[in-house]
Amino acid sequence: MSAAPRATVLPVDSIAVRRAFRRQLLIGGLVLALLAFATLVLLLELRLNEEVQTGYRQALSIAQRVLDAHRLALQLSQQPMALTVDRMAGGNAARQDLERWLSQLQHLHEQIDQIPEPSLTADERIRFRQIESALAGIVPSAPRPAADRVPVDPDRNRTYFETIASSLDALSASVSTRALQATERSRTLDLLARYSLGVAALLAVSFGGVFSLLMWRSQATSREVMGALDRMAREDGLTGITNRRGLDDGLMIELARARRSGETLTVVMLDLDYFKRYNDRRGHGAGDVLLRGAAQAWRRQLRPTDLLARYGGEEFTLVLPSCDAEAACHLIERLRPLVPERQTFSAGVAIWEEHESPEQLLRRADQALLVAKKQGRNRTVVSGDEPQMSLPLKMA
Ligand code: GH3
Ligand code: MG
Ligand code: MG
Repeated sequence: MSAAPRATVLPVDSIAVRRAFRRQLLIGGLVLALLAFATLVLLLELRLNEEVQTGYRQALSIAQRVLDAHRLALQLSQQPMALTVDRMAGGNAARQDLERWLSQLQHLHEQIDQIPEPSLTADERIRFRQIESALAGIVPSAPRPAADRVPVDPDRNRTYFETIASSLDALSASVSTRALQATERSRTLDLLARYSLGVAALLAVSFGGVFSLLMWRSQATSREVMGALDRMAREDGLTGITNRRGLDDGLMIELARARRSGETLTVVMLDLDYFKRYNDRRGHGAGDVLLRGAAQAWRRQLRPTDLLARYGGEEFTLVLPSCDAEAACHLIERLRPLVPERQTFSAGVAIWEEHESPEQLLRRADQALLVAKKQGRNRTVVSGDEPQMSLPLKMA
C-alpha cells in the first residue's frame, strides 16, 4: 500500500544555488585579487624605498670623499713648491716638508680610490681619469715613491693641482646635482607611495563594503535556497502536502511529545477505493487533480497541530495529537464528503501504545485499513476494535 515519494526538482532553485555559488566564487576571487594588489603595492614600496636609500648613500659617500679630496688638493696647491731637485741640500727641514707633502698626496690618491667606480656617471669617470693622470704626473710611480727621487717642478705641479681642483669642482657640481636628483626622486616616490597607499586603502574600504554586501546577499540567498530546498524535501510535488520524509520526521516528533505529555496520539491511514478504476475511466490527469483536490480540502479541515501526509500513491496518513479513536472517526467522517467526484476511501485507525515505535504504529493503522478494505471499503476500522467501529458500506 506504499509507493516511493516523487522527487521534486524545481529548476529555478537549482539556478539560485548555482548563482549563489558563482557569487561566492567571485567574492573569493576579488578578495584574493585585493590581497595580491596590496602585497604588490607593499613590495613595490619597499623596493622603491631601498632604491632611494641606496641612491642617497652613494651620493653621500661620494660627496664626503670629494669634499675631503678637494680640501686636501686645496692644501697641497698652497704648499711652498720651492723645493729644488737637490733635496739633500735643503737639509732635514726640507726633507720633512717633502715627506709630508708626499704623504698628503698619497692620502689624496686613497680618497679618490675609495670612491666606488660603478656608481659614477660617465662624466664623473672622465673627471676621475683627469685627477688620476694629474696625480700620476705629480707622483709618477704611485704608490709613494722614494722621497729623494721625486721630481719637483713647482710650475708643472701647480698646473696639475689646478687640474685636480677644477676636476674636483666639476665633480662636486655633478654630485650635488645627483643629490638634488635623488632628493627629487625620493620626494616623487614618497608622493607616489602615499598616493598608492591611499588608493589601496580606498579600494580596500570600497571593496570591503562591496564584499560585505555581496556576502550578506549571498548568505541571504543561500539561506533562502536552503529553506526552499528543505521545504521541497518535505513537500509532496503533486498534492502540496507533507511527503513521506516529512511524515517520518513529524511522527517522530509527535510521538516524543505524546510520550512526554502522556496525551493520546492517533494515526490514520487513508486509501482511495478503486482508484485504479477511476484512473482508467477518467484518465491519469483527472486522477491527479482529484488527489490534489482531496488533499487540499482535507488540510483545510484539520487543526494546525494535525499532520496530513501523502504516504504514497493514493494513500494518505493523518497524525492527530491529543485525539482519541472516537474523535478520529468523527474527523474521518467529516473528511469523506470533501473528496471530489463522490470518490470514497477506506480508513484504518491506530492509537499509539506506549513503547510502540513509529513503524509499529503505522503498521497497525495499515492493517486496520486492510481490514476496512476486506470488509467492503468506504469505511473506518480502528485497530484492535474492528467490530465496534466498522461503518456501513457505501459503494461509489
Ligand atoms: P483499492 O480499493 O483496493 O485501494 O483499489 P485501488 O485501485 O485503489 O488500489 P491499487 O493499489 O490497486 O491501485 C492504486 C492506484 O492508484 C494505482 C494507480 O493508478 C493510482 N495512483 C497511484 N498514484 C497515483 C498518482 O499519483 N496519480 C494518479 N492519477 N493515480 C495514482
Ligand atoms: Mg493504495
Ligand atoms: Mg486504493
